[in-house]
Parts: sequence; structure tokens; C-alpha cells
Amino acid sequence: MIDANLIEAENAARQADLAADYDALGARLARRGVDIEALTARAAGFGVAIPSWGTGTGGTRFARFPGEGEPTGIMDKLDDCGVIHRLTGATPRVSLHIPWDKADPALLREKAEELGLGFDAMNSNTFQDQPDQVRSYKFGSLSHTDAATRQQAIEHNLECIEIGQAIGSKALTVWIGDGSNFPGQTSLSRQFERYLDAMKAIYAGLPGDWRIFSEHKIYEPAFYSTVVQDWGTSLMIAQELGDRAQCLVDLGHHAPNVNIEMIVARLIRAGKLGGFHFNDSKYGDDDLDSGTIEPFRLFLVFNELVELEDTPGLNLAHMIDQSHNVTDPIESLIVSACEIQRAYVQASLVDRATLEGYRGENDALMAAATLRAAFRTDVEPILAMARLRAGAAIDPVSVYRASGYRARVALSRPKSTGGGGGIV
Ligand SMILES: [Mn+2]
Repeated sequence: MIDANLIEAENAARQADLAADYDALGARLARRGVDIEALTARAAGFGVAIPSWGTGTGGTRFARFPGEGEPTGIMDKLDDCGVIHRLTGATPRVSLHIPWDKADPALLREKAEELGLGFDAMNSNTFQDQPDQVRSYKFGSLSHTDAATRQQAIEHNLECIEIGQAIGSKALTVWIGDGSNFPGQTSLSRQFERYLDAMKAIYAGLPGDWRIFSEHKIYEPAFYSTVVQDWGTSLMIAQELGDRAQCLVDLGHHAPNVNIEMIVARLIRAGKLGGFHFNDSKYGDDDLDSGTIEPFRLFLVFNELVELEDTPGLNLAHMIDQSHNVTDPIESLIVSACEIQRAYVQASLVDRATLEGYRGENDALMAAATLRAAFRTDVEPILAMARLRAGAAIDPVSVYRASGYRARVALSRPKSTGGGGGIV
């Protein structure tokens, strides 16, 4: 799909400059006692999963403006994910959304294998009604007042596990839109009890080597109360369900100014951090591209992850969750994956022994300066070298544009219609 000769030619044109930049950075880092090769190895070992739904143009509740050559189904989406991984070498897995991505598991497996991809956590969907659905989720799903509706939502989640098992996934992420729009509309306590009971039924069907992730979100689509509204509730859920239940932190699902890196540290302490949905935001759950608004916050999240990376049992599912409204989704996902990888490498650069020394002396100014020294380091040559060595592209977006991939697939993919809201 992306001609190997094109990648090679584009890399060849940039290789001498990269080598010079890499050597210069290596020399600078060596003066700080840092081995650049160790960092490049860490960059090469880092992966983040692509959300299948992110490959199509997203939208708001006002409108959706699709571009040319949008994927028409899961096989097209997997092709696009294959392109992103081919060019970045940093996105080896795809996270599926059911029922949007429903297909013959054997075909899914075959296609993924062909593209060198695997599958990350499965995502259930009980926040909208499907055409063949018997009972509506208008007033909730896993926490609905009606037992039969709850049961329908439970069965959907069990089906997601079944499909996931057939394609080699090992986790299920549950996010629900349940909540209320009016004070008094629902019993805050009984609604949560119903949710817990339903989650216990799903947990009972979880295979022994699987995990279930509880994803919280402060508001939307419910605007007065949300059943799983914050990390405290998510932690309660994970603790009540059992060892294989953990919390998933979506960076956009918090109140403004919440200290997310502290939540990360607390959940790791509790053995309950399961994974991330990376994105960025300015005002709310904006689903903007990772690292575009608050790159320092992304760095601080990774700073906690790196500081605590030797915590026994820590096994994180890194996934992107974004909505691309004004860009080519493939380009946004390429850049986002690189930005997440960048934050990881920058956090790996923190001089932890020195930082500990300043902490011990209560030297707040120098402790903060130690973090900033890592954050300010331009690690692009490390990321580019990791890509080059993996056979990916030194400059992935340039190669993607030169490849003409989007125009080519537009010939065989029927034009997608605009239509109404497309929040994902
Ligand atoms: Mn999410």
C-alpha cells in the first residue's frame, strides 16, 4: 500500500542530516551521562494502539464533514491502520469497536496478519441504538431501570469478548453514556448498584487471561450526572469486580485543570491502572490530537509512568482515542502516535537520581528545572532513528503525502456522506 521503494528513497534523502543530528544529540546527552542508544531502544519498543474509529472523519453533534477516500468498513480501516504502522513503526495494534467493526473473525485475523497488526482492547457500544436492536438505550444501558435492557447490554458485552477471543484480544473496555439530565431523574445510588450488578455479570464471563477496563467520563451525553463520572467511581468499580478489573484513563474525560498525573500515580499504587485513551483538549472532551494543546501535561503523565514502570504487575494498554474533524485522519494519527512516543522518550530522559536529590533537599526550583530539562530536549532525532531502523519513515507525513495513498483509495471507496453528528 505504501511502496517500500518510496520509503527507502525518501529516507535516503534525509539520512545524512539525521545521522548528523543524531550524533550531535548523542554527544550532548553523553555529557549528561545519558546513552542515546538506550533511549532509541526504548523508543523502538514503544507502541500505541490505533482506534479503528479514528480512521474515519469524526464530527460533532452539529455536523460531520468527511473527506475523500474515507474507509467504508473495518477492512478499509485496517488498511489505513497498516499504513500508519508502516510509516511510524509505533502503532502495532488496533482497538476495535463493536458493532461498528463486526466481521468474520477469521477474516479480521487474516487481514491484520497481512498488515503486521494485532488487536488491542475491544470496545463495546451501548451508548447508541443499532437498527436491529430490540430495546433502546435512550435511558441507559447497563444501569437501565429495566432488567431486560440491562440484560441486552450485558449480552452485547459478552459478545464483544467472544469476538475478541477469536481475534487474539485480551481486554474489554467498557464506557457507557448512562446518567441523567435532570436532578431527580434517577436515583444516583440505585443506578450505580444496577451498573455494578451488570458489570459483575460481564466480569463472570471474562476469560481467565483477560482484563476488563472501566473508563470514566465526567459528563456527556448525560449532562447532569454520569454513572461512571470520575476515577474514584472507576476505582470502586475495579476494586469491587476483582483482580482482572482495572481503570482506563481517557485524558479528555476529566474536569478542566484536574491533575491527571496524580490520578495515574494513585491508580498505579492501587494496582488498578489498566490503560489510556490518549488525546488532547482545550475545553472538555475535545478529542483533539495528542500533544497539540498541552504537551507538558502529556509529558507529566509519562513522567509518572516512567518513574513507576518497575511496579510489579504494571501492564498498560496504550491507545489513542481521538476525533479528527478537519484533518486527514491518517495524518493526525501518524503525528499523534509520534507525539505520544515523544513524551515517553522525554520522560525517559529525566535524571531521576538528581531529581530525587532535589526532592530530598526540598529544592523545589531545581526539581522542577530537572523535569523541564528533559521536556525541553528535542528528541526528534531519536524518534526518527528508531523509525529508520524499523524500516519506517524518517518523516512519515511527507512520505504519506508523496505516496498518494488517499487519492488512490478514493477511487475504490465510495464517497462518505456528511450527515449529522458523529461523536465517537
Ligand atoms: Mn475514550
